[in-house]
Amino acid sequence: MTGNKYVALNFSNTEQEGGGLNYQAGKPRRRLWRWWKQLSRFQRSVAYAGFFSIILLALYLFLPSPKPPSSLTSVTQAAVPHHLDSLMGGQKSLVSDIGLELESAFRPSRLEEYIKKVETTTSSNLILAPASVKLSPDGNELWMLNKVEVDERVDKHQESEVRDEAQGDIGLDIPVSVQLTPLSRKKVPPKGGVHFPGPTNERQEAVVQGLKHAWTGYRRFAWGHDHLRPISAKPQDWFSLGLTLVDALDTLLITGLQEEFDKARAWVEKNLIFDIDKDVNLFEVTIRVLGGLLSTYHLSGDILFLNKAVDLGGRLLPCFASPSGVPFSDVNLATRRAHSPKWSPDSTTSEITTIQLEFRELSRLSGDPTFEETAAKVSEHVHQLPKTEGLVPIYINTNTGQFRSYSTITLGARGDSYYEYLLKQWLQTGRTIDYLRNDYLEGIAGAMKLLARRTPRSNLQYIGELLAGGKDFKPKMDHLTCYLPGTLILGVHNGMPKEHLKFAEDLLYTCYQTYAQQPTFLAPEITYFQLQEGEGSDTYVKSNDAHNLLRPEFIESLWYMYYFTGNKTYQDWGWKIFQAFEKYTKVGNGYTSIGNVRNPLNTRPRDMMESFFLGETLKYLYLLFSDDQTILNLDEWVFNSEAHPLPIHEA
Ligand code: DMJ
Repeated sequence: MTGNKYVALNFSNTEQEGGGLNYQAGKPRRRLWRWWKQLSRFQRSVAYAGFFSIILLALYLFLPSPKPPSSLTSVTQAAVPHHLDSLMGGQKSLVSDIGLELESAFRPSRLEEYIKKVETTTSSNLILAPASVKLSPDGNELWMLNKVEVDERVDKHQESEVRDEAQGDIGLDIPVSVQLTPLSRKKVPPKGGVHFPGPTNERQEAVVQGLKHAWTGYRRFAWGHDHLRPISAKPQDWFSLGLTLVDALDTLLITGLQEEFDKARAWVEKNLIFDIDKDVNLFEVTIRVLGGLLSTYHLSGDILFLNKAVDLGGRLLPCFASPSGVPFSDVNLATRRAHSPKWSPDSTTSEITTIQLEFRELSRLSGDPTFEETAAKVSEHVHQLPKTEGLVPIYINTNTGQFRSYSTITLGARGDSYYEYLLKQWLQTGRTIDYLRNDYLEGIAGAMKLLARRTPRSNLQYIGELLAGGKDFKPKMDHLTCYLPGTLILGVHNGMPKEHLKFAEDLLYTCYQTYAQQPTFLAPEITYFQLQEGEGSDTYVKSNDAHNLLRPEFIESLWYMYYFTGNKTYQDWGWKIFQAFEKYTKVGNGYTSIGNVRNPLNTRPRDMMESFFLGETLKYLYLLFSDDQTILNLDEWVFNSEAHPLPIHEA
């Protein structure tokens, strides 16, 4: 209490005297000093605190504010990670170049600002326009619309012609002359796209009926959403990018569902907008959406899909601006802020190595090398990291660029498609990049040596996992691993060792058993194998792993095996599985994941139809039952990890 009085008295004194603020009252400094000396220590502290607060407030208010939260933009202002120096092939001021590209070339929110700038410009200024690609009038070349020259001297006739051209691509109603840069690339889709005959036999017809059934439910109850919940007849969203619709575009073309495709195309044109304030996963969006758009562009010849892909690609690029160049897992498509998952600075190895096919194709099509070079750097980086006999741990640190050495080694979840894309990138580039082939060979040799085992009784070949950085073996195989037989035979067809074929056949048989041994004839998500001979079966399923998500991997492998061997047994296996899908997963408005493959009387439907069911599973089934395998020739096309075919480039 005493203290309080003391404080009050002193402050009132100050006020009566006019305090140090009364500069008119003569000798102000001495008075100020006396007044200051009269203050208690506490009062002086308060005064200090107030003073510093005012300074801080002033700094906050008057210093220039930082740029918007684009991760790449902030990289341009902060220290430049050295790996980015080479992203642009050694061009000057590299990171700021990327920043500029992203800011001006790919960012629709800048468009208005850009238009204003153009409208007020009177002289002939070159301004970088949003990247946009169009076909040349003869349809034989791609042109990139990348510069807009404001020139008021353009004569009226020429002006309106040019304006029409420009509006088609970027929607500017201003006097511009447009410079179209022809791209030096060859793979332009045939005019009108690739022709597909539609189903030619009963099994294919049945798959098309299944696709129509799934599509109708999606169209009625989840149109434009990521997924359909087929039982509750409700939509489900993950990234809000119309995943099912985009994933299914090329399946609709391949199966000859033109009407359905046309409606989907109209949705893409109007509603597939990437300027959404939402975090998305780089890998998932790359394989499903970017891959889907690029493949649909090739199969349809419709430039709309390429332009959407260019827009999306630019928005995904900030992921690569991590300290090590190992991409962050997530990015906000509107703000372009990229980051790791909230719980860890690590990215997933298979994710960061399963984006290169798509980014490369985007560069080849758009004429902008940034995509290919940026993604290829990641593969090159992973190539020079130490591995366990060619095998990689499933986590990698985005700061250091090093593997999390104690993480699991597996060809299942989070490891799988690292091996797949080594081979497929090598094929895509005309078998020219040796390190990809060598890493693939090493990885498969490592898997055969350290991960492949046989069960004691029935001699089933399977691939297990290494835990704790390689110390412990776990006899567990994800359904995801069943992609491997398909990749192996694709490799053998392209000159990989013959022993890979035997390994592929044996594994394929085991995968088939994971289906055949269940009373539903559907495989669980994960199967375990006995290490020692004991009672009961060589395989077992834990109740948490007994679900089936309508995944494609085994059907995918069946198709590759049938494609290269012509052995109709593979078609028959696929037909049995298709019938099981019909029996246990088909519901009124589509197909549903189920929670339990072990009990046909209680499959525990999960009310979810994943986009890959239309993008992959039904597509691979349709191709598997095809009489004419050359409709998509595997010497000309390489399928991405989400079953979207992309062209193989010449060496
Ligand atoms: C798909 O999205 C892709 O095939 C991916 O590579 C792995 N998993 C799913 C389907 O199971």
